[in-house]
Amino acid sequence: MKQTNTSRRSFIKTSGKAGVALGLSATILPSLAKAFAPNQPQIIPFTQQPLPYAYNALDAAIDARTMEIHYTKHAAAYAKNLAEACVAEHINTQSTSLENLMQNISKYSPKMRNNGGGHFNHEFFWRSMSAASTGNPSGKLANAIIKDFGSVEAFKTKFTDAGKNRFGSGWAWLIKNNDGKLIVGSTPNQDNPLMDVCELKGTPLLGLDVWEHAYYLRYQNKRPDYINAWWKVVNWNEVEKRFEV
Ligand code: MN3
Repeated sequence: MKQTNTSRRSFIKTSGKAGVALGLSATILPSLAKAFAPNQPQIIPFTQQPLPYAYNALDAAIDARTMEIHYTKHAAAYAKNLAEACVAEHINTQSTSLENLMQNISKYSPKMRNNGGGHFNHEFFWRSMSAASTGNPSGKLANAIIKDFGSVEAFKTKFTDAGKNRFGSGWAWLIKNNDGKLIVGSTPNQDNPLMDVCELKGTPLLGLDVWEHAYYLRYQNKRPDYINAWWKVVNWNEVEKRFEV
């Protein structure tokens, strides 16, 4: 009897952890029905969502420990601090979209900019990756990349350079501007191309976190090695949905 209880407890503990890591929370999934609708890019809510995969799922590029610390500490802190800033600065998170907040970020505090950006960027980043990457873009996105960069390889080189050359902490991006043209660039800190304060402006299609916390355990100072490996886990299906909206 005692042994049964112990086994049950350890089963609950183990499956609970797996549930969080795999994003299987039954209470959260229904409210995300729209976000996970097929053929639509996922909408980023104001609160941290379960990771769409296990911590070790992206081991081809990112180790499980880095994923766990990144998700449960760094990204969780941005979400928590964003919630505080929203209360302090009277943002109604039910009637405002995170995207709209980004577009008007100059009206708010540095805390809102840093943590609103941090939260948006990380939720966007998790969904930009998959263990089942197709390796390369396809369809209309691939055609647009070839049109605007010459080739998929030329695009990857340009994006890799944007990440490598971002001094200090920040992000590399592929965006679509107002004219529908694809552009590669980078932003400092937790800024993103939706922000009215950002020099690089447009709809983000793909974002890469190049803060040291994203890669240091496995790659130490070798940011280019991290970026080169990261191409193996890009979720091109999601990027294509973002492009086709
Ligand atoms: Mn990060």
